[in-house]
Amino acid sequence: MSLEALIFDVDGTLADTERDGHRVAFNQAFIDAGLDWQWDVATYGKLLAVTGGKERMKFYVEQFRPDYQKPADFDDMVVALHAAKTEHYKALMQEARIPLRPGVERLLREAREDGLRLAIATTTTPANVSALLASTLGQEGESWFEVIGAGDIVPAKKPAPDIYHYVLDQMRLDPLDCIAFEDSENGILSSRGANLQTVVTVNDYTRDHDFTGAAIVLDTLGEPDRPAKVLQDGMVDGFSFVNLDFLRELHARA
Ligand code: XBP
Ligand code: MG
Repeated sequence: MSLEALIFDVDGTLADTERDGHRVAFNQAFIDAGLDWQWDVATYGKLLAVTGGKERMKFYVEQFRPDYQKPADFDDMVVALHAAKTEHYKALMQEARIPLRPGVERLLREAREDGLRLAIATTTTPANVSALLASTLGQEGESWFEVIGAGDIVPAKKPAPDIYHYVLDQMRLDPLDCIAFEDSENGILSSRGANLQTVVTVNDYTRDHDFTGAAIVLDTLGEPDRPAKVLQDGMVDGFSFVNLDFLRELHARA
């Protein structure tokens, strides 16, 4: 068993896109539509229990807005709101306001130089992934990833393992030859459900999630001058940040 591929979640893992990206874009779409739905930072944290933007809006109405009278074409309305939200999100990314998290670009570059295969497994809309990668890694960024499994490509979103199964099938890879990167409980349920060893980097929304089954839980991937902090399990002696040697050592343990 050698390490052949790294599979990355996007939101919260590659970049902290939820609070200042998705949340802001949803709120802009609600204003455009004349709705009084506004998601503050804390409310959005609760809404993250449900993955997928369309699913999240429906969850909000059901759980938080019993007063809201759904129109007959509510499903279509959600699709239209989601399309508008995606446009706002892309515009926000073009302003390039959300950087990649510490260590992400360094690790991606190292993996590429080493011939490791890269992929993405996410619940977010494909256009959002393209916009984030272009704004952070440049127009070439998307081509670094052999497969981008995203959005509605599988009907059952995370925590279901389907998106990881899809990516593994496309790449004809055994999960035991890969490592997944996640930031959330729904994410690790999905990756572990597909039998993938998983490295977790937490963020403010996910710090207190249950990461049972993680190979290691860190605050970030770290940088040479900015050590990663281990929050749970799995430290590899002699390393202060995640690089390929670290990952190979972790992988050999599994
Ligand atoms: C992120 C999500 C998504 C985004 C919104 O999941 O849950 O719902 O918040 O994206 P992951 P869309 O961390 O697996 O990428 O609005 O495009 O659905
Ligand atoms: Mg995530």
